[in-house]
Amino acid sequence: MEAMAVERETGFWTVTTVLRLYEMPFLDLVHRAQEVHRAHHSPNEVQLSTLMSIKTGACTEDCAYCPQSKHHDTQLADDQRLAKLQEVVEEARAARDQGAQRFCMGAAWRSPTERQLDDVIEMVRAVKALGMETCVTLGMLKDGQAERLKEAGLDYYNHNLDTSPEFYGNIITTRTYQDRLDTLDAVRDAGIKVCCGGIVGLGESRRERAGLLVQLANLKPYPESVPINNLVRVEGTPLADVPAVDEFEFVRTIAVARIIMPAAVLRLSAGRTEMSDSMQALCFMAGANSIFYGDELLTTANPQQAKDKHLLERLGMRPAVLS
Ligand code: SAM
Ligand code: DTB
Ligand code: SF4
Repeated sequence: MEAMAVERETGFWTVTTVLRLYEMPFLDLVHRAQEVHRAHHSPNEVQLSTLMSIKTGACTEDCAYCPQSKHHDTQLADDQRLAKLQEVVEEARAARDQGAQRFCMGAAWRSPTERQLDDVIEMVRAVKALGMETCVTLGMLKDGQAERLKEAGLDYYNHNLDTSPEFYGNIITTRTYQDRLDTLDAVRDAGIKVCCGGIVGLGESRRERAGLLVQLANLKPYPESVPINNLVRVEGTPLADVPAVDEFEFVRTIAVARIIMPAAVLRLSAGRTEMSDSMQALCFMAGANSIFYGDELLTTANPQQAKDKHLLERLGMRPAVLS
């Protein structure tokens, strides 16, 4: 049997095969990704998630891309408190009224304490009560914490692998790749859906991009939700001047992710303010079917909501129906 067919059947992907996908002629690759997409998803639907930073900045981790790390000099406002429940409910309600289906709350923590988790759990319950799907991203989880979140009704936990194991040490030194895999296992074991992806444009090679996708696709099972971020180059971070990745290379990354994780919901995540409408349309063509929806990501800008509504309208795309 052809190597690629074996990988599809066994669900075990290698960097060599994934590189072969990357090397296909662009139109063949996007066409194949669109075929896979149509076999698994409603082709004109897009999932909408709104992000809120519930605790911003002063993070002890040294992730080289991140404006919230205290290791970098990025001029974030000096407000490190956890958001109040009422503020969260107001933002979630506004997001819901604008058409968001999921509300994702992010905290710049290495790992939450039990007390911090108590507060987040209240937020999860309150957002769920609004009839929205919930997602949180709080860093690494310790024993029992994923179970507590599950009990509160959390739908998704976001924790990214960010890049390939080989390139990882260039980007983060304060937690290991294995730490991330352990948190993902804890989330999976607790019965919470996994949201896990990475970043393109950290200065990695194509082989390393393939390495990230292989790691994601070989998780058993692969994540339900896969955010692909294009690096937002923030002044003061060590990656502020890294050259942008070629647009077609980014689209190829989406297409390959779609082919090797056919049922995942693939989010065209950070970095959309730098993308033209036509590039975003190419990403949808290549199998992206989710976006962050709202004027801000965590600390950086996202396209204005009205602009996104207009883009989706022009493309004849509509919000996905919650299952
Ligand atoms: N502190 C938690 C953690 O790292 O798990 C949660 C929040 S953290 C900001 C979530 C993810 O946002 C990171 O894993 C990374 O993939 C993404 N991210 C952060 N800064 C970014 C940037 N400048 N450009 C693109 N993606 C970024
Ligand atoms: C993800 O993969 N991307 C989001 C979310 N998960 C938490 C965060 C993007 C952050 C971009 C930089 C910022 O706004 O601080
Ligand atoms: Fe902290 Fe998360 Fe940013 Fe890393 S990505 S510095 S852990 S907020």
